[in-house]
Amino acid sequence: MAVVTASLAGAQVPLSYVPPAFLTSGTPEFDAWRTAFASKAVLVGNKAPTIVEATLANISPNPDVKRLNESQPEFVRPIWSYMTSAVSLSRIEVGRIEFEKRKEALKISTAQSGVPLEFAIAIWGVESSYGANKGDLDVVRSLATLAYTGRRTGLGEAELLAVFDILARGEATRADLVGSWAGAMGHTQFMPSSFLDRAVDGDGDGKRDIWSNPIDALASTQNYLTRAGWRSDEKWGSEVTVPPQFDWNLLDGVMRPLSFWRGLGIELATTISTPNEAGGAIRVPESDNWQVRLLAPAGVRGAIFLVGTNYNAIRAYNAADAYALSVALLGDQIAGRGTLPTTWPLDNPPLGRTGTTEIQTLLLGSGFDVGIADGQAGPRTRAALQAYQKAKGLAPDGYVSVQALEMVRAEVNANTIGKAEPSKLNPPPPSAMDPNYKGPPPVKVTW
Ligand SMILES: [Ca+2]
Repeated sequence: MAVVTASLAGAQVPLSYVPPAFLTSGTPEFDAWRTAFASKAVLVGNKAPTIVEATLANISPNPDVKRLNESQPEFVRPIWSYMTSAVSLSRIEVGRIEFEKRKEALKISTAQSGVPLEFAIAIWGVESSYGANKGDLDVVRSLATLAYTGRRTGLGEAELLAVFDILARGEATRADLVGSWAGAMGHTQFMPSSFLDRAVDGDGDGKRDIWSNPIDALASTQNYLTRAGWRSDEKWGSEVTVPPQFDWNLLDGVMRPLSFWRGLGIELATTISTPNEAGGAIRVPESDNWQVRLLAPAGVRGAIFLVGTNYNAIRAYNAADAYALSVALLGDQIAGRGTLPTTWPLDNPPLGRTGTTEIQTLLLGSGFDVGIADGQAGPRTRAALQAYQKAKGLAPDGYVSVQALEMVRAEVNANTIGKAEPSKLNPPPPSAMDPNYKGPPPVKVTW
């Protein structure tokens, strides 16, 4: 290495830097990225050259990480299928045991963070099966693989810069940095930048050890949720029952006070209570002013929820509703309250990649802006479907499903073939999205 430095307000800032000739990885594209990134890390990121060089030496792209980063699976797992394994009976059982085992050590963290321990335990359970599955890949190698090519290059580089800081601070050794293919580490799967920003020392030994110390990992997770906006005086939400003839236009993501929803006949399906010292339940009356929004993760025939600020905090950990609801419901189960949703439209699963591309293309052709027809049912596609449903007088749940595709396809075909009596040419199937749907009731899921 060759570094020329100048003293700037006491800090040694390199003016120029030539990275060493790393041993080739065997992948020229990777080698070129590594040399350029090392320069950028030192000159722009102001990282220590010795750490940058030692960390990036002797690594090569991980073909498994590259494959996973590029994979676009055809099949999209329905939320009910995800949830029955994420919130399995054994996971609830182990969660309760872990809760009892850890609650004393986390008393202070729980009081200070305002985050009930059961939700940190639930994240631990969903992220790593309570530490049984933390991932054993070299995180530097995973992140470098993401950084040099593919759709996560920015994330890979940003997280590597965080890795250099973790090493510079001596909070972990290079060998400690093992985790998932996406770079998440330890019991509750923190990304390096999240570790720097949000990990805390839960047991007071002076170290933030999310890798081998569950107390540190759980306290860090509580702190993460606090930083993501968790409110200690609120629940996450609840499954609800909705009266017939409900105005589904209120599936608009807007937070409204609980009194508003109750005024429309919505009732909380679960008893919201909190365990007392003796393990019994104290019913906590919900405030009329509790700000919550309506959520229908599998459309209007599936389970319906009211969710608040704390639900959004869980989504900061992972933005998928299947994930956030699993954590929320598992947390409730660990604390011995609530029920698990059983109403799901098993006959109307979400579309896979091919079906999603088709509905996106059809919506685009009908003037609804889905962005790019990429086969991914993201927020923009859901919003476009909602706008379409609204325009057709259907319940606008934005659920990108098999029946939604059938509906859009039938309508577009009818318009293409001719305006005369389109329903006779290609009658749309009876759709559960129709507010007046009188078809078979949804099948109950067994937990
Ligand atoms: Ca510690």
